[in-house]
Amino acid sequence: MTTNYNPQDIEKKWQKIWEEKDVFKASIDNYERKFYDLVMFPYPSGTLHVGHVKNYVIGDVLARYKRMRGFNVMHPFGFDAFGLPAENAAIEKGNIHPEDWTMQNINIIREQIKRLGISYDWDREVITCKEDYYKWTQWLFIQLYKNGLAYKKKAPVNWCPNCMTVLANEQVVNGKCERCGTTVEIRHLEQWYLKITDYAEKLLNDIEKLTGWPENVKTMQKNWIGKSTGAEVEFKIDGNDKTLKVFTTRPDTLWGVTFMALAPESPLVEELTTPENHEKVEEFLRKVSLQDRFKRAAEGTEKEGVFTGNYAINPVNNEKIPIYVANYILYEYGTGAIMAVPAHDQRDYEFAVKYNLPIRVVINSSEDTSTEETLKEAYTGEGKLVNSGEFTGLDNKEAIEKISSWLEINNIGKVVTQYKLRDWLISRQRYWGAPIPIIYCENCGTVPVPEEDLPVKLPRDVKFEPTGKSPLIDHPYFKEVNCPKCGAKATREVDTMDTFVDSSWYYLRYINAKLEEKPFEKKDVNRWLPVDQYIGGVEHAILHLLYSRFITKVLKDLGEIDFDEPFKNLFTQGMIYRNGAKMSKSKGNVVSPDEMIKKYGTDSLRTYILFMAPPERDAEWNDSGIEGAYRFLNKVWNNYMRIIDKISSYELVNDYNLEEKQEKDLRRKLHQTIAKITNDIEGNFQFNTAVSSLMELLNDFSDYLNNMPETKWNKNLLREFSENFLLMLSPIAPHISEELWKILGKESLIVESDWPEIDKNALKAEEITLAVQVNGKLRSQITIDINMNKDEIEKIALSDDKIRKYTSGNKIAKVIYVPRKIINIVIKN
Ligand code: ANZ
Ligand code: ZN
Repeated sequence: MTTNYNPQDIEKKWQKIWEEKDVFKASIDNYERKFYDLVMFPYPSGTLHVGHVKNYVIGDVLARYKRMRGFNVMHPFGFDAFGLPAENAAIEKGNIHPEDWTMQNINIIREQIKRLGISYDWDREVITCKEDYYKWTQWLFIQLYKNGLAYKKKAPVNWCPNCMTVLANEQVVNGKCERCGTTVEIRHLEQWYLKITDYAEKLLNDIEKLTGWPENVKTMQKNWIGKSTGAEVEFKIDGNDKTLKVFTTRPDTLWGVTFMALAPESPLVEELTTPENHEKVEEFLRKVSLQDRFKRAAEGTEKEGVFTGNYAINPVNNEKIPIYVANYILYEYGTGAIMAVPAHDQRDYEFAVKYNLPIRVVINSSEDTSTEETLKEAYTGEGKLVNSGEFTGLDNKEAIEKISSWLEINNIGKVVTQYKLRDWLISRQRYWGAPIPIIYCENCGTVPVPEEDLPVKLPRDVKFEPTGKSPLIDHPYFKEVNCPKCGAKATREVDTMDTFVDSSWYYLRYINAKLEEKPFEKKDVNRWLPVDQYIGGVEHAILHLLYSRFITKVLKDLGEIDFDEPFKNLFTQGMIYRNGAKMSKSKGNVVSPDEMIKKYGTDSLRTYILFMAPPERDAEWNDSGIEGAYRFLNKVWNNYMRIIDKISSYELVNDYNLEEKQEKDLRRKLHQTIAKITNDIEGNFQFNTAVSSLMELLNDFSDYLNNMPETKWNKNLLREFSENFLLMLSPIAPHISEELWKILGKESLIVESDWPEIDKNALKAEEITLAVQVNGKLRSQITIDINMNKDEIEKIALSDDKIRKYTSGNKIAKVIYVPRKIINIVIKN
């Protein structure tokens, strides 16, 4: 009996059966052949569009494939559920609690994902805003605190007076709050930090171990950590005993310093500004505070500054040099002050030109003998020192070392290493996050909440005012507590943690998601981690991936785990665009997976997403593309319907002696495709070519059925073909494969079957003997593969020993090939 392909029925049916039979459950004790397949968990901000889905489909193909290869696969899912959007929704709508908003979204997304047939082990679901999770996020904070890796300090931060919260640098755009557009202020506030800088060197060095990571991500991490070695040099201030320290990577240019520059935020600005210059400096500081702190220092930005009225003394030649405040100096880097060398640093050059400051050349390349007058831009290359006292004439590389030691000997400076990496600011003045588990007591100072008192629960009965002020500040009882040490009245920290803290350890929690007395079981995480394959967006290349590496290293050093890198292999998938733009609700160009599933079924959606482009690349959504995938699956279905009566009760025998060339060819193609798809999936993520190979193979199969009279169909071949084809299709389009597998009469589930094996004998090509002539005379014979093209055959013929005797020293005029018969080499002597 033949039926039509009806994906909606099939898909619901199999999803139910898989769930009932618990086929995607990872058994924790079976770790000998384990595979931890992790996709980045989403922030549940609304419903999913097909762009989000790509990540999960890629992870799922891998999970299903690895199961078929005999791995015990851990494939978990969860939600990064704390964060601002939930709180903003509560403020805007006025009648929904962030928790309810979040849980509603989670329920919607979970159902969407289930309809996609993603093979998650739902028993391991992790939701970071639930008490049983954030209790352990707080525990993690306490471990960091106890080990000196969490501290509070006053620092200049971006403050949005409207949202009443600190913003990360990334959330400030052109000096304005990314969300509300209010001009951001710099405030000096007490904030909690995690000491990631203690791990800068380890985080940098261990990048080398990450052989399974894309190069671009590793480079981004290296640049973010930004190690540079140089010297810290001390300049005296003219007329008093104050000093000014600068960090320079170019001590070889010390004789070229013509001014000094301070970061606007530096406390030295106030100290060094003379009364006459006070007003001008203040005005400049106000102006700079409106500039984006990162753009300020960027290449294209205009360099601006103002004179403080004070001078420094250059320790190498006692020259008096003016001290400026300049917008391009970052307070957080080095010492927040520089020695400026306009002849050899482009930013200093632009500044000097603008303010008419002297430019002094101290390095010349062999060809370029520029002087101050001819210099059109800073010379940043190598060369010999000029005008540099006793060091004149040295190669500048060598001079860097010599001058550095000279500085140390003379107590003027020392060699230092600097990192661009800053400590991780984790305080957020917001409600919807894990409370920082700290109590302030007048007698005892800062007291961490005892572990047995965790979690510090987020109270639910809060009001959201449009002021954006954290409701925890005015909550009736959250703040007031007794000191856990002395019992006196004390107050709780009202800040919550950055959500990146939540996501820095969730991959550990999946292993023992339900454990109550600990965050995870050491022996289990040691067995299951590092993650074998992590899949996610490249936008997380730095923060999330760096924070996770940091937390893993800390936990290793604290003896909580035995490994020091969390993710062995990383794959970053490209995005899906529509109408030339990233999919987003605001652009109105999203495609809903639900709609596609309704129309074509999830198998078509999955097949199309995998087929549209190599998965690491961005790709443009195209409605006709999913129709094409749907046609392909229909064709699969219809071909099976054609043969099913012939083979459903036929048992495969291990005898593949095929007579017919067509049959040999088809069987060869089948096994070539197994080899190809295995290679495409295994570590290569080439799902697009895997799908196209299946399409090609299906065409060959149809051709066979069409060309061969039905009475002569080879049942054994049909049976072998139809089983193996489904096995290969099943990670991509699992529901149709499972259904046809059943129709073939199989009692097992295809999801629990083995990946097909390659029969090497089938791969062997058919060989024939070919006569080789030279100028029309038979001179040799060669054996060739029947499928070789003319070029390949010509190569073999020309390298044949007997033929070479005739051709050596002669010019080959042309080669004539009569397929399967003769190859004739025409030579001229
Ligand atoms: C003098 C000099 C001469 C410099 C020269 C460069 C070239 P990296 O390699 O990124 O570490 N610098 C130091 N602290 C700074 C700050 N807080 N804000 C902005 N710039 C700062 O860069 C180190 C160089 O950047 C330092 O070396 C300093 O300028 C500048 F021909 O000192 B250099
Ligand atoms: Zn106390």
